[in-house]
Amino acid sequence: MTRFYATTPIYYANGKPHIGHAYCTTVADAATRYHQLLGEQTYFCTGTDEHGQKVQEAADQRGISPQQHVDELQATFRELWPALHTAPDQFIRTTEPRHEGVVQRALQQLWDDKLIEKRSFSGWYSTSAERFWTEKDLVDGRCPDTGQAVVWLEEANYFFLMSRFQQPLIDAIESGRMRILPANRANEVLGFLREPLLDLCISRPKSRLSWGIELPFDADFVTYVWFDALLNYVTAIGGYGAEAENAAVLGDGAASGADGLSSFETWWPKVCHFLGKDILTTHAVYWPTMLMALGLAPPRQYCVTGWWLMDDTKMSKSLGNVVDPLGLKDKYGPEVLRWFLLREMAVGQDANFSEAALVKRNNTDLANDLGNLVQRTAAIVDQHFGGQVPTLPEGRALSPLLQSAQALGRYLIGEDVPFEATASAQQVWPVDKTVDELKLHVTLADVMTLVQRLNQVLAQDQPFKTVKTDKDAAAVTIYHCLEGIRFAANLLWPAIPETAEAILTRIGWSGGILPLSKLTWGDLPAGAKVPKGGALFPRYKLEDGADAGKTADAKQKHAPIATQQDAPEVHIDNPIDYAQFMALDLRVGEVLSAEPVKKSKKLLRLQVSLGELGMRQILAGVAEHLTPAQLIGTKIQVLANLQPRKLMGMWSQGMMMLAETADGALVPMRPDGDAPAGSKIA
Ligand code: ME8
Repeated sequence: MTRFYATTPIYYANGKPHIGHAYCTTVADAATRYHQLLGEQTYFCTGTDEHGQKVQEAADQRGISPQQHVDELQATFRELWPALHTAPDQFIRTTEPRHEGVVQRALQQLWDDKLIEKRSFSGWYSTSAERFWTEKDLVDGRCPDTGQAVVWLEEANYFFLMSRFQQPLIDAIESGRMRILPANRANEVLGFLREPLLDLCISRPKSRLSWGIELPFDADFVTYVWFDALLNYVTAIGGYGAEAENAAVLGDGAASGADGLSSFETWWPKVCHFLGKDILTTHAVYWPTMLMALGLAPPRQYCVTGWWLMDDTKMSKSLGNVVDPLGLKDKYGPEVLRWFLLREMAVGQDANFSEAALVKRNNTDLANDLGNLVQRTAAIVDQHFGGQVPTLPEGRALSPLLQSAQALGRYLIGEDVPFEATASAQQVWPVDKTVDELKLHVTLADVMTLVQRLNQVLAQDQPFKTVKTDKDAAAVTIYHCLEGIRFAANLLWPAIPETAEAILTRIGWSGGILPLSKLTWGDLPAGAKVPKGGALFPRYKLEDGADAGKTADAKQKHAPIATQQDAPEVHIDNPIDYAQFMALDLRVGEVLSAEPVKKSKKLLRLQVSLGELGMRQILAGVAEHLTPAQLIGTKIQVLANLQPRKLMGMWSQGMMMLAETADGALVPMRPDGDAPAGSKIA
């Protein structure tokens, strides 16, 4: 049995949760659920980081004890997760005795093994980053991480001899034993390791900071908060003697062992740490070296996520520009928020947060593409098939588009069926591959390609019309659209769990969410009742005056779009500047020849004259929409400087510009007037 142990960072209990926290936990939750779809056993942990200077200061500012402060704040995190439909198996707090025991035992072992030493030390200390910096690390005399002031401190402290593990760490990363995704983050760590690795100060004198776990071998010191916090990943699954205590504290929620192994031995080799890129060094340098020193294996896998930005600046508590996930959840519901977080941001990259973008994602993906598909299909079942899944008539073929939708659905779940990508989705991958690489945004985009293809089927096969003249033809279309919806809902469940289940109910499927190995096209039973239901997703518009991205006014009632006459709001998705536009070399092209590509239903091979730029071969995915005769001798619009690429073994050296009509047909953009081949379009 393959397993997946997912961890989020344990969040500082020094302020309320913000959208960055919600993102990290949502990605980990969705990845965990995808691993469940792949048939794996999973265990998923989150929690709060409750010691250290930041927490002590936050408590001081409120005039209460640190313990009272963290008791209150941890509850806001703990309550947020189910509200966002995330389902961690465990919530760990670093002030719990079971964790303090682990930290002290680990410290004692390193001390006994002479891997911790006492030294006198001086350096620039940043309270905001809770660490020392050397002179050359500082940026304009300030902390390079937080930009805050630093002070010169001189004190005796305890050091973990991290430098000894530099080469083993490099080996672990280079050999792939520590798999850091996306891969550029592994290079970043290796780059960092090209400089000599220093030893790590792992204590704080109580005279400066008392809120921490006391060193077992010196009562005048507490443990550095990161040394303490990172060990939570071991405590949570019963490492370092925590198993019995975990069972006592967590009961059924404790990680369980397997095959005669302890829970730690069961889960540790399967760990995947989810974390933001700002805490990469602590996780990918301090943590594995600590583990190696303790005689444990370094973490198997990391998923390093990017930042949500506000106006291109990182959103963070210290900058005071954070977005409250609860406000957004109250306004749009948790599923829309999850969808936005997972679909808008490519895992590992930064993305700009705006409420306008969230509304657009809802309206485009959920209300239009997914919602309409379900609604239209269910409506035909209701009106023409007595509210029951139609029986598949014998001997009726699927339309080519329907066949391709079916092939896509089966291909996504890993069946070895030939599948051809289209112009709109140039590459689609089976779900197990994108999940393994933790490219969940790609997984979702690929499943949405299936949803869009099914909408095209409805537009092209027109079952709402054919049902009046050829009911069997409509039955074929509708049955397979229902199957496609079932596949899509099952595959979207990790992102929008409640919605996916609601969709399944809506199309008459009572078998629940299935692992991919049990998902079979054609299992939807004919005759199953398809209940009547309203729209799955309301469409929203941003209220007048609502400031995209700020949810302080989130208590306003949302306003589903009522009429087409509403003033259109101008939202520009991914705006580009003029220079970027000018970088596109758009030209008038004259099609000199066009022919179908063998073994491809979609592609036409065009020879196009671009005047002064010469001849180009262009492979266009339009064979289902245009005949060669409709193109030969006509002028079209071509993107001439697109990177050439090979399709079906042939080069395509440009792109033909097409418009998609309301019913899903593709029509070429043509110059109006007598523009010769090669004319520049701008
Ligand atoms: O770092 N966008 O806790 P933390 C995306 N306690 N992610 C963001 C973000 C943003 N704008 N701002 C913060 C800590 N994050 C430690 C972790 S683990 C042993 C200890 C993410 O409350 C950030 O990248 O500061 C990180 O992954 C997480 O929030 C930590 O938040």
